[in-house]
Order: sequence, then structure tokens, then C-alpha cells
Amino acid sequence: MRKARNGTGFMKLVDGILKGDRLCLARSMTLVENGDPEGDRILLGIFPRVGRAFRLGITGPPGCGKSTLIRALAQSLSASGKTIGVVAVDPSSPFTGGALLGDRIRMNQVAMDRNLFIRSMASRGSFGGLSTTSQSVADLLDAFGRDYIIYETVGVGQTEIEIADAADTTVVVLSPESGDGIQAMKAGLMEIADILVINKADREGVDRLALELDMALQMRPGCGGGWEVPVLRTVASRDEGIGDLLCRIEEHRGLLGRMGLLAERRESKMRKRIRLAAENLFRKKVMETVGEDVWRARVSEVLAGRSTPAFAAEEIVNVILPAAGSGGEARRK
Ligand SMILES: Nc1nc2c(ncn2[C@@H]2O[C@H](COP(=O)(O)OP(=O)(O)OP(=O)(O)O)[C@@H](O)[C@H]2O)c(=O)[nH]1
Ligand SMILES: [Mg+2]
Repeated sequence: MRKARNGTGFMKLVDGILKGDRLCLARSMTLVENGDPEGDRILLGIFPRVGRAFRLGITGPPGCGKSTLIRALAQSLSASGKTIGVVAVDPSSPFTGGALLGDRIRMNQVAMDRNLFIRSMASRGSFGGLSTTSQSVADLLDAFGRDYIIYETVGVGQTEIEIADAADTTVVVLSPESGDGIQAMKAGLMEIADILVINKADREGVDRLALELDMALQMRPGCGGGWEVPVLRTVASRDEGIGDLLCRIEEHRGLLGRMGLLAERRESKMRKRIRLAAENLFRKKVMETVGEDVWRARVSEVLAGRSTPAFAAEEIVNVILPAAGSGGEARRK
């Protein structure tokens, strides 16, 4: 990666991505994931070409069959000549192992498929925030020319839900096995779903879960454009229900386009994304700029009763944003 560091290498990587070079794409993803400044330059270089891909978020509880479902969707899309990029965030059963290990033929098909590019991202140690980074990785895939970008995230935890929600269409997957319905409602998954899928429909409890979901949907406000969230059934491990799911995804996409909702959604999601990036940047600046002496002084003042945590925080903020200084000093006793 020495070339990329000398300040001109990133242009080669940008060029490579735009020409469809997989190695340049993979290298750029690593730079972006590591928070390397070259990664930012690459993103700036490719951004004029970002926005063509359709982004699909797939989320749901651990083990409900997300990877299996994505494999089936991707194979079907690929068979019709589409190109797909998958961003799998902290997959406990990654595409290269787990779900697909027991299924060697399919695994080889997936690995050999030029229409498919899969990137697994660890959630730990992600520089600048997982949500921001995974979307930047998706931007690279977008500029690379993928028709579809599919995010896989486990539907527990705010960040993971944010990632799925950043997509154009969000599919929430549940399985009848683990009392997923109530969990999903608690986790806020119902609010972000454009399409609900009951996977493992070959298992018991499907009808009960479907009923629960129907009831929960009735309580949810509509998602705009007259879209009624469908509850579909799939057996991803046997490729059942995949065609229907793809049809519904296309239907939702068509509706977003017709009603002008796609641009609107992308705008509000971009606003969220920039806000998150700003928050991450700010957090980073707090850690980098505020020296140990400042921390120590503020902590002892609060512990001695001469200030409060809120005023101490304000003074810390003022260290970073001197222009925003608003008299924290004066407020201290
Ligand atoms: N019976 C049945 N098993 C399935 C189905 N879909 C997936 N599985 C199995 O369920 C297990 C988990 O599938 P994954 O695709 O890894 O699930 P996941 O949601 O990606 O799991 P995590 O990424 O670990 O959260 C695997 O053993 C799959 O073979 C299905 O429709 N029916
Ligand atoms: Mg998985």
C-alpha cells in the first residue's frame, strides 16, 4: 500500500474502482475501514459516481437466516445478469463459512460468481463509527458499478438498525423459532421494515408469528406512498419464496421512484448520515484534543463540589470549540 500513501496512489485506486478492478476495490475498502486519510480522498474521487446502485438492507435476529436469504437473492439477481455487492456487518456466520460451509456446491458458486462481491466487516474497532464506515464501503461498491448493494446486519443494537435503515428498501427477517416477533417489536425493527419476511417457514409457529406481525403492523403508522408492508414467507435454505420477495422489493423500489420518495428518502438519510459522521468526528476530537491535565482538573473540581458534570462538559467542549465559548468559567463557583 506504499503507493497509496504517497499521495498519488489514491488516484490509481479511484481509476481502478471506476474501471471495475476488484483488487483496487478491495484495497480501497481496507483503507476506508482503517480510517486512513487516503480512504477519504478515494471517497471524494468516486463520489460523483455514487448513487446509481439500489441499496437493500436486510436485518433480523441472529441466526434467522439472513446470510442464507441474501445468498439466494444474490444468486437469483446474478442469474438475471445483475451485479451485486454485499456488505455483511459483523456476521457471526460469515459468507465464507458458517451458513454456507455445509453447502459446498453453493459456496463455490457464490465464490466464483463475478457478478457478486462480498465484503465482511467486523464491528469491533471500526474507525469513525460502524454505520458511517459500512455506508462508505457501500459507496465504493456503488461507484464500482454494482446494480444492487445488500447490507446484512443483525437486528439488535442501535447501530445495526441504523445501517439497515440507511438502505432504500429495508427487509426485516424473522424466524418462527425463537419468539422473534416480540423481540423484533421491542428492538424497533417493525418501524424500519418496508417488507417483513418470515424465513424458516418450514418450521413450526409460522402462522402464529404471521398473526403477531399483522397485529403489530396495524399499530404502526403507514410508511408513505400508500405502501402496505407485506408479510412474506421464505425457506431460504431451499430457495423457496425468493422470487416473490424479489418481486416485492422491485415493487417497493418502483413505488419509491414513481412517488418521488426515493430522492426524498435519500436526502433525509444522507442528513442522518452526515449528522452521525459529525458526531463521530466530534467524539474523536474530544479524545484527541483534550489533554490529561484538563480532564484531571475538571474531574477534581466536580468531585470537590465546585462544578457539575454538565458545566465540566461544557468547558471540555469549549477547549475544542473556543469560538463557542459561553462562559463555563463564570458558571463555576
Ligand atoms: N430450516 C431452515 N433452516 C434455515 C433456513 N434458512 C437458513 N437456515 C439455517 O439457519 C442457520 C442460520 O442461517 P444464517 O443464514 O447463517 O443466519 P443469519 O441470520 O445470517 O445468522 P447470523 O449472521 O449469525 O445472525 C443455518 O444453519 C441455515 O442453514 C430455512 O429457511 N429453513
Ligand atoms: Mg449471517
